[in-house]
Amino acid sequence: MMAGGKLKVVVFGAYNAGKSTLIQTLDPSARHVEAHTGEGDTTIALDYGRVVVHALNVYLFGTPGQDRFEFVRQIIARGMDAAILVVDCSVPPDEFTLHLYSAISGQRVPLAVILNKCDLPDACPADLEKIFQNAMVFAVCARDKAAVTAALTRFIESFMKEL
Ligand SMILES: Nc1nc2c(ncn2[C@@H]2O[C@H](COP(=O)(O)OP(=O)(O)OP(=O)(O)O)[C@@H](O)[C@H]2O)c(=O)[nH]1
Ligand SMILES: [Mg+2]
Repeated sequence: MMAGGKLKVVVFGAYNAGKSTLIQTLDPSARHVEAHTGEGDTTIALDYGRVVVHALNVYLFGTPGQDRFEFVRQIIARGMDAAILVVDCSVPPDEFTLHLYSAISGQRVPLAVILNKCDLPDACPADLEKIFQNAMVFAVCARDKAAVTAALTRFIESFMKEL
């Protein structure tokens, strides 16, 4: 845990999964930062927000979804207390999402999987829940403030006592 009741939570997920939406819903004043990489027009999108859960300041760091920005994810993930993996459950899980899941599962941090876009007709969260058995799984719509706040709170409560 960061000093003074601070928690660093890093949000992972493939391109378009809903990472920025999730962070923006949790903290409407969250920052969305676009960084130029020097690779032509490529930009890396990062999100940063803060919420208070049970008197803990929870700092949310969104990571870039593109596969090749592994080094950026590693830098952002340094010192994280917990991880959230956002998964679009209206499409079948892609290789990259499964790779992120196994990579984060291998680290000793609490992991929550947010099955997102449950409002879409093609969403099938029940099928995906079986794949992410090593994590706490929440099925939500990232725009639903009550649902995402409840999921984050339950997730933090699950490991708070060990902090
Ligand atoms: N229907 C629906 N659309 C959603 C939901 N969450 C996000 N979206 C939409 O999905 C698209 C991608 O959402 P973002 O939050 O930008 O996804 P991201 O993971 O930050 O994407 P990158 O940063 O580009 O990797 C946007 O058009 C959102 O409006 C949801 O729960 N339901
Ligand atoms: Mg984004």
